Amino acid sequence: MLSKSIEAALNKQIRIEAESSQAYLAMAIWAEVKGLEGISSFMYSQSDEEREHMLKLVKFINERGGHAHISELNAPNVTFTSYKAMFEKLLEHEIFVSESINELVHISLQEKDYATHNFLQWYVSEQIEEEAMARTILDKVKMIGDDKGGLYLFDRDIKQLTVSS
Ligand code: OFO
Repeated sequence: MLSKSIEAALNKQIRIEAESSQAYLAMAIWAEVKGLEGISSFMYSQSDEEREHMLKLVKFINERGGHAHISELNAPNVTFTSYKAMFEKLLEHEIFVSESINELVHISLQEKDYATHNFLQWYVSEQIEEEAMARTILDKVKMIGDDKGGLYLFDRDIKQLTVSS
């Protein structure tokens, strides 16, 4: 059985994952409108993944006798000055999510809720991967700079990343 405070903290994370999904959906749409097809398909799949993260929390809360809540969401950024700025936002957002997961882990230990602590380990690993991926992408983007040919290849290659993940 979840304590009320753990339930509230997990519900807060549901909102964060839902907002992440919306934020990445907005990025996918922006990229699609700009004709960056590969980047767009990558971001659509990131958005789907965040929804999965949200659903995992919903199921966990309900299975442990709590009540998952979905709430009103903050509107995401819908325009970006460049695709580089968009990927900077992506990394920034993932760092924010990691901090939020860390805080949840901390609360679960404080409350000696080892089942929740164990459940959260999946998110800890996921955040390591997602932050690393965002950093790798950003490094590539920085390397490309204003090179149009580089952007063309990057947009093509990032699509493969979507298919294989
Ligand atoms: Fe990438 O944020 Fe979910 O966990």
